[in-house]
Amino acid sequence: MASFNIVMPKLGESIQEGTITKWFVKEGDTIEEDDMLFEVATDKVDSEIPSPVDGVITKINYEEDSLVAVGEVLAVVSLDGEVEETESEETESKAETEPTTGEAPAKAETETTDASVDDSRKLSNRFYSPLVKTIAKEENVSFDELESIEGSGVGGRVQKKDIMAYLENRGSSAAQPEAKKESKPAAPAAPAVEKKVAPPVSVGAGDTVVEMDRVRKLIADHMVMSKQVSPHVTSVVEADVTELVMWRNKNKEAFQKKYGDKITFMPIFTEAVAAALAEFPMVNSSVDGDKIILKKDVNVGIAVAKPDGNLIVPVIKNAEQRNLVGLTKELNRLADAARNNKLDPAEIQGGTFTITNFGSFGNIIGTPIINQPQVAILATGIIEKKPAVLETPSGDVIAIRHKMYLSLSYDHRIVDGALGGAFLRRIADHLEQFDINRAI
Ligand code: CO6
Repeated sequence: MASFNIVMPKLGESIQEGTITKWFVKEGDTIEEDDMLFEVATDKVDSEIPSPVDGVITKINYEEDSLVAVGEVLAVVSLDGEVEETESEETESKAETEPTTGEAPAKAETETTDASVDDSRKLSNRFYSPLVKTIAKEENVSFDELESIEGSGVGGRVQKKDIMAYLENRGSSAAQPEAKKESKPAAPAAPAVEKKVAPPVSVGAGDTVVEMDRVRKLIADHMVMSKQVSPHVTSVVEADVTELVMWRNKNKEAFQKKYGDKITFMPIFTEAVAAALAEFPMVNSSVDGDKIILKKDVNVGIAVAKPDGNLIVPVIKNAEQRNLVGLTKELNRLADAARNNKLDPAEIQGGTFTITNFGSFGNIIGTPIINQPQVAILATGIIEKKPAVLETPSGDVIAIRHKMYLSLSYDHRIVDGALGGAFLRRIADHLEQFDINRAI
């Protein structure tokens, strides 16, 4: 039987796994190229995956709701319509030995054979990323030790930080290579990080219990992880944005007429942020262990509230290279796609900084949580008219001005108050210096 393995596709640069949320086919179904096979959900985005081949589905290896690593065989398709009588082992060996057509499938990836993954799977249900396996190998972490590490990733997956924390705590007793044992003083093993257990919640007779959906759980996990990973501090500035409000009021209709897109304040905020990030590269960075990675691209994520109450952060790539028209069009396109569940996985990846507009709910100020692995996030409050003291050549006057608060949460591991404060002030300066006569 000529067979073809349908594998979990890699839906984005940093995506290592996905959840099968729906199968559109079952074993025994005849399928044609481009027929939808299954729906997969990765970090907040759902995609439908079509078949790259014609054939008959002979085996489905994972049920709905399974979290599966990229490259795993999800289903087997018989290309000549023959159905194997025997079970998986034979099917697998045939799939490996029989050439598929040699043609790279366009929609799903071919199976990758990774001996160590296969070996570990014989003993374990857990998936270890290549990075974790490399660290384990280098540090002589046995398979049993690896299995004992508590994972903080989705579905309890062991992440780099988990194995690094384990290595830090494992002390001198573990089976380290001799040279490493000598070079490290035999420090007493640090106590394992205490896992916080939430207090039990009592449910009364009239209370309603609502199950969190998958996205809600992901957001919850991400928020907890972010607070654990980086010590957040928040600084606040007030900006007088009268000129830019007047500019927008004056040009709103003409802008829409000329470019077919509505301009709000968000593209202007984004423009100011992108310019400031280009001037302060340390804020446009990530922390990797003891290293700071200064990102080349300025990719600004925008928190978008979805109609279902969830939140998603599409990314305006290379924001510093776009003009106001380009930023407006990209923001509107991404916000629209986000609200309609039409974002591609790549469109929520690669962010180097995030803006969250609390002003959308009429809030004046907020202390946002950093979107890891970034190191800072800006919250923009509502623009309001306020009485303000202005210094004029003929003395101080009280005038009605448009003002807003900008608050920046930043990772105090690498951004100190002076840097965070200067960066935030620079954003405010860009907004305050907006040219009221700017041409559209
Ligand atoms: N001030 C004054 N007026 C505002 C402001 C502020 N800050 N923000 C929006 N608006 C106005 C805007 O100009 C529009 O006015 P008109 O053009 O005169 O009609 C109007 O409000 C509606 O704006 P809209 O929301 O449609 O578009 P906008 O481009 O401003 O925002 C968006 C796009 C995608 C950011 C927004 O639709 C949205 O989803 N906002 C919610 C973001 C959110 O949920 N943030 C909290 C996330 S939780 O971040 C979080 C880390 C944790 C804490």
